[in-house]
Amino acid sequence: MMEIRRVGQQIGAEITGVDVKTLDDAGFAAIYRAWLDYNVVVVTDQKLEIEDFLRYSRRFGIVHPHPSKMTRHPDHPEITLLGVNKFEPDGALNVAIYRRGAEDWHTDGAYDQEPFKATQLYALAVPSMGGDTLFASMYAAYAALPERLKQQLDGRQGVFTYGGRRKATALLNEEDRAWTPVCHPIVRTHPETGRKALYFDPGKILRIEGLDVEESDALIEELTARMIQPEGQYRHHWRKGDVVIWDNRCSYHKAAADYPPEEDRIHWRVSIKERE
Ligand SMILES: O=C(O)CCC(=O)C(=O)O
Ligand SMILES: [Fe+2]
Repeated sequence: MMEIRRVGQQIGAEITGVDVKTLDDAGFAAIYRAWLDYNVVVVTDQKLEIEDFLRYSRRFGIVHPHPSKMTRHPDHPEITLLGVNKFEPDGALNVAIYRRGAEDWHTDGAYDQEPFKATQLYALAVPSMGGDTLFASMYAAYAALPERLKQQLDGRQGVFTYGGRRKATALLNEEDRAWTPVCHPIVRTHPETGRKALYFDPGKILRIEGLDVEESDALIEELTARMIQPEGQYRHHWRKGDVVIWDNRCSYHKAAADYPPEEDRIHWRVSIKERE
């Protein structure tokens, strides 16, 4: 029997008692509804092959290969491998792989004209301690903005690129590093819920259009400090077999990257778009 339980005050729901391999349309509709309501959905205890994971993921949208070619599964480009090849041949820790997603709170794919609607992970190996993923609501961030800022941001576009101002492109192949920046409104209305969200990503944004450099930098700094509302957070502690999907249109996330590096923490990941 499917059970849906809230795990955070504003975001996060855990679903037990389902096998996503055999889920019927009504069961999937309940999961999709919970996902729109709670933005991060954990389905526990799954035993999946790659094809099962892809088939289930395609029910949420179009599964799209991630631009980091070097971390794609060699036989399935739509699957990104997280936590694989963590050590260099000389034994040194590859920090870009170990700390992937840990530098900033972020939303996946803001560097694309058509950003990822969702990201979904399947946990294959979990460390004995640490390695959580932290989530936070963009709706809560928007709601908590002072009126002055809501007005200042109304209609403003941000310019985003892969790697942002730090040029953090270590996971891209050399030939893919010259990225063309794209624009998105900083206040985004979610296409399915109609709710307003603070769509912002300090590690990908270059500037805010229509402001001079100092103003833009100051606003970026202020928004960075306002992204996270304590009651809008959920911290996920992974168990093997967890399938977690988050909505990049209304939530931020960040990897804790605090687990013993010699231990395995391995996920399959898919990036899902609304359209190509
Ligand atoms: O490994 C994690 O906890 C999340 C990493 C991340 O940011 C991502 O997969 O998009
Ligand atoms: Fe991410």
